[in-house]
Amino acid sequence: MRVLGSNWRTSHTVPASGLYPHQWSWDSAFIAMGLRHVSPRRAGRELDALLAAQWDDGRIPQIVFDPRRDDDYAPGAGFWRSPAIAAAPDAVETAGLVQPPNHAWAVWAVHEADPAESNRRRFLERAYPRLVAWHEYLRARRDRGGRGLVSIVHPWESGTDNSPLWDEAMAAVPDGPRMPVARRDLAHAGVGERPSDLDYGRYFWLAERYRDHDCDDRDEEYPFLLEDPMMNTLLAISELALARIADALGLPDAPHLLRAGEIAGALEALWEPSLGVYSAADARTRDRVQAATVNGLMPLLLPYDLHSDILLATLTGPRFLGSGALLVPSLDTTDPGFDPSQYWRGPAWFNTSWLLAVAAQEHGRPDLANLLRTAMVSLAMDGEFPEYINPFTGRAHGTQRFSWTAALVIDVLSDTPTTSPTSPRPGQ
Ligand code: 9WN
Repeated sequence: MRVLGSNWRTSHTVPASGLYPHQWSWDSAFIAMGLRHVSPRRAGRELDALLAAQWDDGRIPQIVFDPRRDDDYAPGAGFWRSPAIAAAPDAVETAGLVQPPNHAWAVWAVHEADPAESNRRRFLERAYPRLVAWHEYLRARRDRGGRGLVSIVHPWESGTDNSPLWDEAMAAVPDGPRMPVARRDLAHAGVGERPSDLDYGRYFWLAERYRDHDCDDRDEEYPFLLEDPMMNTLLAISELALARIADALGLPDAPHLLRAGEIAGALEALWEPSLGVYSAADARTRDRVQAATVNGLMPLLLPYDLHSDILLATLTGPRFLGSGALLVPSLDTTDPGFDPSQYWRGPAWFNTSWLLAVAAQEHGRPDLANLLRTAMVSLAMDGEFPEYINPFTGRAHGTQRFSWTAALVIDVLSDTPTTSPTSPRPGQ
């Protein structure tokens, strides 16, 4: 709670006070899932602040900027110039990209923590139309492959920025943005723990191109369109949460249950039998990337039989936890590109291990869920709530006092850790 207290800023929690001084989209949802155990009211405010930054087209932005900290993170508000874009809100400045849609799940979890307080604040009533518009944006504007899956337009949108899943597509992206690339991140984390300068040149180039098309998703020649199994899984889980929310509001839940099932069906196109995981695919060519990553294990979160036995075997087998890893590595440990300290190319992150603990519980493996939860707690305490760790030694990497690490530890230590929105509440 000490970490979340010091990272709280009036209406939201920053991921880390130095490296990430603004509000980040999927971070806030993870943070709310932990904060709800301590202060459901503040967890609600966290999500309200994020939803208030929604664009007219429905998107919930990757970052809501704190105007006082614009020199401390790049690219910032001055780069995105969002108020000049018609669909963007006037009252706040935001990035034009998005992040994985875990928000409806978080809204439902916050409601469940204190339904009376939530009802008093009309929390579900206010959040529901915004969440529906957010999912509709993803369905209508981001199904760039035309097969029922959401595409990301930038690696930052995946939340797993330099995962090998994006390497091949990124290799074709120019690395010469017009704006000089400021590596403000390197003041807070080691150069060997962050994406490379070459990656950053390409990140900025892609972001410039998207911004220069007013972030409007109708750019036919857009060079980066990838379908990510984690993004699509979280959307399906959030549709299931929307079904619970609709039900609580006396509205029909069937459209959301149907949509969740459709996404789960569409995920089959990302199944990679030779690797025993789902993988990302290029929305234009439909080619699947040949890499086994933590993203590809995520469909295990869904309450359907999506190759669950194989996914569980891959998760516990020699390429992931069976390698001696303490938490789930972000990349197959036998992959030639595996590096235990390089950001999303090997280290273990607390949010993905937490998601897989929820998944293990859902699939009748409480032993595995407990193993992951116990390891999360001790590794977070040992490393002063690190952003990510070396999966074999537990050594802390990236920044420390990282908000979602702290929030998810609070969640697993609580009497009622978050479950998938399909699980009935105790006593039901
Ligand atoms: C870009 C804030 C974010 C997380 C992402 C993580 C990292 C940003 C960066 O930090 O990304 O969004 O500058 O590297 O990859 O998952 O949301 O914590």
